[in-house]
Amino acid sequence: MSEEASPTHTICPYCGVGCGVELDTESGLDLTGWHDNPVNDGSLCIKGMSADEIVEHEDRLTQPLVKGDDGEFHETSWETALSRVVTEIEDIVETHGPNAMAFFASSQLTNEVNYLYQKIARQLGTNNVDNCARLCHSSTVAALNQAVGRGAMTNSMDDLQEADVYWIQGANPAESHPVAFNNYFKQAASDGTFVIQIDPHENKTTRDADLHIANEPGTDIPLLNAVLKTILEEGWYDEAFIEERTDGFDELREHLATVDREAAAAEAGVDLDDLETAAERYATADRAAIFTGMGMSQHRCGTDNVQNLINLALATGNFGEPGTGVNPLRGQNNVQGNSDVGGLPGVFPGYQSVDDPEARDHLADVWGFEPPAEPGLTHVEVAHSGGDQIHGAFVLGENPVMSEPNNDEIVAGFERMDFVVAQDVFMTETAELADVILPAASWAESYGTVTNTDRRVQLMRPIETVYENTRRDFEIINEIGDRLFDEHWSYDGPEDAFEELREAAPIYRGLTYDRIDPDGLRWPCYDEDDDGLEYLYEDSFATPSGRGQFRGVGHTPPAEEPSEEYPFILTTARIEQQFNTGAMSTRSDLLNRVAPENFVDIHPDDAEELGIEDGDDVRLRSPRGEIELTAQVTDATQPGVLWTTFHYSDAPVNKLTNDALDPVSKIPEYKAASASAGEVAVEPVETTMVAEAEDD
Ligand SMILES: Nc1nc2c(c(=O)[nH]1)N[C@H]1C(S)=C(S)[C@@H](COP(=O)(O)OP(=O)(O)OC[C@H]3O[C@@H](n4cnc5c(=O)[nH]c(N)nc54)[C@H](O)[C@@H]3O)O[C@H]1N2
Ligand SMILES: Nc1nc2c(c(=O)[nH]1)N[C@H]1C(S)=C(S)[C@@H](COP(=O)(O)OP(=O)(O)OC[C@H]3O[C@@H](n4cnc5c(=O)[nH]c(N)nc54)[C@H](O)[C@@H]3O)O[C@H]1N2
Ligand code: SF4
Ligand SMILES: [Mo]
Repeated sequence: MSEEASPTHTICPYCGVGCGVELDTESGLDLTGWHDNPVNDGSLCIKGMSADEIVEHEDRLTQPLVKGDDGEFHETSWETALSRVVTEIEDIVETHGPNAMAFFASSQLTNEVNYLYQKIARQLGTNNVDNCARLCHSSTVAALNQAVGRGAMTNSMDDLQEADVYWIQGANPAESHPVAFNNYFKQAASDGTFVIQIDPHENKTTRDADLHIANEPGTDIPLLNAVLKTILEEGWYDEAFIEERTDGFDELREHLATVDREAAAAEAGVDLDDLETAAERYATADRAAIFTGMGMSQHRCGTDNVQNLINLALATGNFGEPGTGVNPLRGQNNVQGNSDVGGLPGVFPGYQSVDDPEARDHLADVWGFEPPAEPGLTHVEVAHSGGDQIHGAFVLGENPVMSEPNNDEIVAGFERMDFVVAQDVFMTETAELADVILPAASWAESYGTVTNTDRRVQLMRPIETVYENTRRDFEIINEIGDRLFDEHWSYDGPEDAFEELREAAPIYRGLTYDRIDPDGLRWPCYDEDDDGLEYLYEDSFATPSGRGQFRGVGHTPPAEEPSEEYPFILTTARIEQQFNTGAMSTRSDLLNRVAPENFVDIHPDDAEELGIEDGDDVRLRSPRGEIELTAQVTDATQPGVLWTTFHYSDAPVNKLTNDALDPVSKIPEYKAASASAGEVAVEPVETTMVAEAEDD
């Protein structure tokens, strides 16, 4: 492995911005921003700054563990753990067929690990491999793929600074992508870029918004239909662009003829005047860029939501130039890469569809075996099929028991399986259910590449030592592949795997470790003279016809509407100081000091009616479960809407969320469930305990 002397240069393990960090191991582990990294120029957000805290954290898994008949975990050797994993997988495949196994790929891990991992699934004969993109931007990817050809950000952080208008809908970049926001977009905003934000909740992004439109959760389609119709009626669309580069505009126009703008604005709970202002600003700007996030994708109509944003950009000619496009800021540090390398049930590396015979032929050439043609199951479907189709699961660096909706059903699904193996750095809620736990080395100990939100492939270099008896993810997965297969499996290390990935995935073909070190390069990059693309679709789209595809969409309200028993809409999102299920971030003292516990935002009018005061313990209920957490009475949320986060395991909000799925992207509707809120009554038993304590 090519080692660097300390300091070591690598990439932050948290979000998809992909900030460079410098690790000094001269005396203990010291983390600072990597000043020469082109993404962050040395800046880090609070999560990045604290990422060293988890590397030698006392909770780290240190030894392979197997669950005994007593239901407890016992330490074992790597040999015993690995041979058990391999035998169990072989048994399941032999007894029930390869589609009885499910593989959870990890967007916290490198391209090389995930590339080998999805190859294991495919070499066994199943496409049951999926990653957190399913819970995240799968709707965005589906809509972008269909309408413009590639499921990735159309533009990049650098060129987006050139926009005159930002349209930010259902995303909170100031808190979810802080360095991108502070180093790139905030600067543009203070230099005059007009910022439109559409979000039911106020947040840090709102501080830089010139116009904040607070719609009701789940009403983005009628809202955008009113905007589109305004643009058409006022003649603010780009006729030449529509004519030269798109299909389906007449159908969109016909579809919008049925839309009543007043009624659509009322449905969204917003003023039509505001929508008209937003429409005019966006459509008449020279260059306008759209940002889309979880508020759009995590609905059962997530794909339609994003399609309507694409309609907006196509109608106004906002593609193929700096400062334009439709831009999903991606979630985990390598969610873009994991999807690029085939950690998805419907595509092989490089987004080659599993049902495309040419793609299978190509991969048969590279791999030496024909991969399966039938698309695999998606994340939530896997747990729901536990004990039925799915008999075994390999959970690599994910925590589905906390992250997937309607938790109790997910737990039940895993419990129905014959064998579960978890490979993680910490004992997660999912690992608790496993039969075998493989303790992995952490991000700082990893070697390989990761691909950030604007398609930049960067190298992660490891510190020299590996914690206790952990092993690097690459070594573990490579070893399992080696034990499972006699043929088509032999890798000397990450770079060797990357060389094969280049063969498998044409969009990565021009990338080599030498070329990407140290500044990274963006895909698509087809040969070694290609420097990658800053923004996509300059001359044509990547669809089969080369043209952008309009598709008018109608309103699909959330699967669950408020009722007498559950009068609120509950929506769940993120805060700046914690990350996803908290497996890593809630183990940082720094982050816990600033964001110690979960809370629910409730509007003052609702709080008054329910007799809830700021700081009270409240019980949230949905048709699926209940949790207790602290009330934060604030008009950041709107009447009728409860807003909370999913970061804390002691208030697991996914006990409440709805597992209704988008039929195309299969994403769950995390952003709208019906719920009730009430003060937690002081239990008599607590009173007694207090009384006893006082007596002592
Ligand atoms: N600090 C921090 N950063 C992170 C993460 C983290 O956990 N913490 N996670 C990473 C990951 S995996 C991801 S995917 C990204 C996600 O980053 P974002 O897309 O910013 O994700 P969220 O905060 O879940 O949701 C964004 C906004 O959607 C709003 N919203 C809710 N319902 C609706 C609706 O119906 N319509 C509209 N228009 N808006 C709605 C919420 O109020 C919220 O402000 O962040 C990444 N970065
Ligand atoms: N209610 C609600 N639920 C949501 C969302 C929401 O907005 N609302 N958002 C969804 C979204 S966008 C996402 S992306 C998912 C995230 O869902 P998950 O991916 O399941 O959640 P994470 O907490 O990111 O889990 C990452 C795991 O990787 C482990 N890990 C970290 N580094 C390493 C390593 O080097 N090696 C190994 N082997 N493991 C490692 C961590 O310890 C952790 O257990 O959650 C989804 N769930
Ligand atoms: S913005 Fe994202 S990548 Fe950058 S330091 Fe923060 S969490 Fe890490
Ligand atoms: Mo995500």
